[in-house]
Amino acid sequence: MSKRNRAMMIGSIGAGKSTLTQALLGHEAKAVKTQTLNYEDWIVDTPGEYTENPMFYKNIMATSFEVTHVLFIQDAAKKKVIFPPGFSTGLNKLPIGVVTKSDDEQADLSRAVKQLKKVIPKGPIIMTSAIEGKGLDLIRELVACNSLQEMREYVEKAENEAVIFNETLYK
Ligand SMILES: Nc1nc2c(ncn2[C@@H]2O[C@H](COP(=O)(O)OP(=O)(O)O)[C@@H](O)[C@H]2O)c(=O)[nH]1
Ligand SMILES: [Mg+2]
Repeated sequence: MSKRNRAMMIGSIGAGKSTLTQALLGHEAKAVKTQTLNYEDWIVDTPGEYTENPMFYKNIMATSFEVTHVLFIQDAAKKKVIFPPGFSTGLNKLPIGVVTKSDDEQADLSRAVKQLKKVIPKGPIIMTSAIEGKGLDLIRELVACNSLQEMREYVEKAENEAVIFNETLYK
């Protein structure tokens, strides 16, 4: 991991941000409700309320200045999307879409990827499961990248079906 690169997790309450944070850091999952910003190593975990309530967008904006990447977390088992369309373009940081809980029996991966494509018009989208340890290396590798172009090249070389690079072309 490039030492200066850091990632912020955003997404709804219960989307799996904290579980994913602990899995990425190789920690035992601890069931703690994140009430405030949680700085751990290269990850900033945020409370789901920050993303669910637009009143807190200013907190997301302010915290984004401290990181290189923003991870947009979408639960594969949830129909609901809480991110506004194009949200990633409003934060001037490298975006990574992360679908969580791919192991869940209710998971609908194609729906979740489609949902994140609307949130991230340009950027990678990874399908993960913190429980199975799936997709964690992909997240680490993409957070080590320093530009959209570098992330795109990584995804192309990876030839891994758990990651795509979205580029929505507007007509
Ligand atoms: N099946 C499954 N459940 C998960 C996974 N990751 C998290 N969860 C569950 O989802 C719930 C919310 O997780 P949490 O990390 O607290 O979400 P947060 O509010 O976004 O931080 C917990 O019950 C977790 O056990 C996963 O990869 N697979
Ligand atoms: Mg949490």
